[in-house]
Formats: sequence, structure tokens, C-alpha cells
Amino acid sequence: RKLIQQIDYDMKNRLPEKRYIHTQGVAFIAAALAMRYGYNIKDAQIAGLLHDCAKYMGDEKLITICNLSGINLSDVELNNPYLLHGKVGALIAAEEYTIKDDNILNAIRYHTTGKPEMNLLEKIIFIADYIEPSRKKIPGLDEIRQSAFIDMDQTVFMILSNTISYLKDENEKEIDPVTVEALNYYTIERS
Ligand code: DGI
Ligand code: FE
Ligand code: FE
Ligand code: FE
Repeated sequence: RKLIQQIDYDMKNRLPEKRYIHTQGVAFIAAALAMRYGYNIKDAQIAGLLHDCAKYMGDEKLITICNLSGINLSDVELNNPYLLHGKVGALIAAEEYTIKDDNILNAIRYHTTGKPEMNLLEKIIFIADYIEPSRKKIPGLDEIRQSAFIDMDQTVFMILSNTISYLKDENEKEIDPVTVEALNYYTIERS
């Protein structure tokens, strides 16, 4: 069977229905963005299908896998282990799905916080995750969806500032320093 079909089938079995629909939405929008900006469409689909594969692992398991794999955890990550589902997802993609492409693995790894100087596929997945059709209404989402097909760096900036103000509103949730570094980078990048 083709790799994409195999992954899609696995995700359907592995994830709750809503998360599977989200996963398909991310793969679909990642493919559209790959067309728009000139990236390998299949790679974008694979990254989209796998990006949340570790989302339902549970905090203990996420931390254990990181420890066993020699990934150093920051205090923010230890306090908010769900932040690790990208890093662990990249490990699963490499080990269980034999993904060797570093762009795909890094797109999975950094999809939650973003990071400074993201490459094209990293930006595609970061954006697709936020704008895919089944995402619940977020203030400013229509504008961000339009912007995604016009200017990627501006869109990354919009998503990061939305996310940070959301985290501040939500009883002062801890903000990962990488998220802040990413926002600073994409603020300066555009000015
Ligand atoms: O896994 P998804 O829900 O599809 O999306 P995601 O991996 O981008 O995770 C989104 C959640 O992560 C959202 O509730 C905001 C949160 N998040 C993003 N950056 C940070 C963060 N949470 C904390 N505590 N700190 C961050 O810097
Ligand atoms: Fe995620
Ligand atoms: Fe996201
Ligand atoms: Fe996601």
C-alpha cells in the first residue's frame, strides 16, 4: 500500500474521530499551501497526517519517551507536557513510519510553538494546523485564512500573536520561550 494511505488508515484507527478529521483537514490544507508556494505535495500531506499522532499519549508517557530519547525538557514543557506532542510525534514518525525527511520531521516537531526561521514546510504545517476547515471559530480566523494564501510570514506572525494573547487571557497560561522567540522573529522579519 502507498505510504500516505497507510498513514491515513493508521491515524483513523489511532485518533478520536474529531482529531482524525482535524488531521485530514491539516493534510488537505497543507497540500493546498504546497501548491501555492511550491513544495512537494506528498511530503506536505504526510507531515499533515502525522503532525498530531502523539496528541493522545498522556503526560507521563510523553515525558518518559523524551527522557529515553535524550530530549532535554524545559520547565515549561514539564509543567505543560502536551507541548511535547510535536517532539514525540516526530520520533514516532521516524521510528514507526520510517520517515527520514528532516523537513517533515521538523514540521511535526515545531508545529505547536513554531520557531524562528521556519523553513517552507514548517510554515505550511504551522499554518495549516491553525486554519484547516474544522478548526473552531477563533477571532480573526477568516482574515488569517485569507492571508495564508497571500503572505506566509505575515500569517505566521498573526497566528503567533493570536496564540500568545489567547494564552495570556486563559488564566495566564505559561508561554514557551520558543513561542516568544518565534513571535519576535516574525515581528522583526516583517517590519
Ligand atoms: O494539537 P492542536 O490542537 O491541533 O494544535 P497545537 O499543537 O498547535 O496546539 C495548540 C495548543 O497549544 C493551543 O491550546 C495553544 C497551545 N500552545 C501554543 N503555544 C503554547 C501553547 N501552550 C502553552 N502553554 N505555551 C505555549 O507557548
Ligand atoms: Fe498539535
Ligand atoms: Fe498550532
Ligand atoms: Fe493539530
